[in-house]
Amino acid sequence: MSTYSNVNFLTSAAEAHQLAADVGKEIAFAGRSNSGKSTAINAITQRAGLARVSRTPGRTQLINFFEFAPERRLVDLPGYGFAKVPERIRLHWLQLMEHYFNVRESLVGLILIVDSRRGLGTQDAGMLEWILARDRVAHVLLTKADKLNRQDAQRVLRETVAACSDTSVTAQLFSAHEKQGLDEARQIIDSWLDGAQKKAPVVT
Ligand SMILES: Nc1nc2c(ncn2[C@@H]2O[C@H](COP(=O)(O)OP(=O)(O)OP(=O)(O)O)[C@@H](O)[C@H]2O)c(=O)[nH]1
Ligand SMILES: [Mg+2]
Repeated sequence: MSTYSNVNFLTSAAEAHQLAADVGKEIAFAGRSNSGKSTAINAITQRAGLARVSRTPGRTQLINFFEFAPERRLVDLPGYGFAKVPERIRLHWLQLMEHYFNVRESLVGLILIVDSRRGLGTQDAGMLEWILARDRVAHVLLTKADKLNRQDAQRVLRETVAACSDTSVTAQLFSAHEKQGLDEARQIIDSWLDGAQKKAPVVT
């Protein structure tokens, strides 16, 4: 039986006071709109349709909590970087995210979802700084690797690893469509939940 056989939607939060109870351990998935966050959660848990996948960027403006064992959660965070989002929504996103990262004691680590065709952007790097400054670990999934040829995929991976070389952040190629990198991602998540990892050093 896999770790995620019993995964279920727990709750959604549009506002700070709606967050799931802050108990146990959880791992958050963050990234640009349309980078493949929801698809990655579905692939890792092997549950098609668990997290809603959309062709329209910026659709998920909620924090969605999925519970896969008692007090163990995966969290789908709303995406960022979508140009057409009105300022009001962008500000709300910022406030909600700041609140989440500041208060969340059960948050052990961040899976940062980056479209491999785009590579690590300024806002992605900002997310990593945010999480490392809060003494948490992070791992980058370079998604949609099926859209790149082998050489380009390896180049993006090298560039990402180089960009993170001053930190404890790790990275891998990932494709939900080709089932590439699923076990690698699951192992990272398992190790974080086991508490075996060393906490990332604080960067300023
Ligand atoms: N080719 C390919 N397409 C993918 C892959 N993962 C996701 N996609 C596509 O990328 C689009 C966005 O995927 P989502 O999982 O909804 O992305 P998201 O980051 O959750 O998007 P928001 O919730 O809107 O921020 C969808 O059309 C997916 O089918 C992949 O591994 N390969
Ligand atoms: Mg989504």
